[in-house]
Amino acid sequence: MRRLMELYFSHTSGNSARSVFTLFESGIAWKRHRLDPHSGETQSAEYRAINPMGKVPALVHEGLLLWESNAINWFIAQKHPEARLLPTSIEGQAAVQRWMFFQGAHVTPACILIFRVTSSRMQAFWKIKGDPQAAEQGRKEMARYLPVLESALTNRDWLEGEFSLADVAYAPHLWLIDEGGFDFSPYPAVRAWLNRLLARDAWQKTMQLVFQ
Ligand SMILES: N[C@@H](CCC(=O)N[C@@H](CS)C(=O)NCC(=O)O)C(=O)O
Repeated sequence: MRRLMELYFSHTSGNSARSVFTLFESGIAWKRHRLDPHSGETQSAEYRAINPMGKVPALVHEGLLLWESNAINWFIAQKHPEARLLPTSIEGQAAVQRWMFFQGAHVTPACILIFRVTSSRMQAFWKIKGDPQAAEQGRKEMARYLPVLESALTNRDWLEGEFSLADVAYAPHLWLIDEGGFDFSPYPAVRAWLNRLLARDAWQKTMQLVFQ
């Protein structure tokens, strides 16, 4: 019998939600370990043996200990090609990776600056209080990144044509700034894409598990 993938995640965690979304999209059975970062569980020696950063998410599968949500997602997609979460060509896969790096290195850091100020759910759970000046800087950065996404999404439903990990990568943090009232109206293709992403059954299940 094949062993189930096991995901360690926390409530109200956008990065956890990225991997939970992928697991639900894949349709596979998986084992859930919900950790409470406030109880010290994520800093325990046992958990740090899985993720030395003591952060969530992390995945354990048949001897593999993996952290970083996008690396976890890549592994799930490669292990389960039948879920069609990646293009089959090397060129297509490289293009998807480009969007995943763009999200991790640019879009998410800007979103974090914004939602720390605008998201009451993040402030309450993570006990944070954002800096309005930093949020303004985040909005300035988004004004540089969103036209790139807008242009890629004009006349297509998904970043690489078919739905893929490229799209999954953006759902949690764009949803969090959206919930906080971020104005997407100058970017109609991004707005429509985000609506499509958030309407997916797998995202609805992710919301229930991670944010409700
Ligand atoms: N780049 C990492 C970020 C992981 C991360 O920062 N997770 C947050 C929750 S969303 C966390 O564990 N924060 C608690 C901490 O920093 O100790 C990923 O994509 O997995």
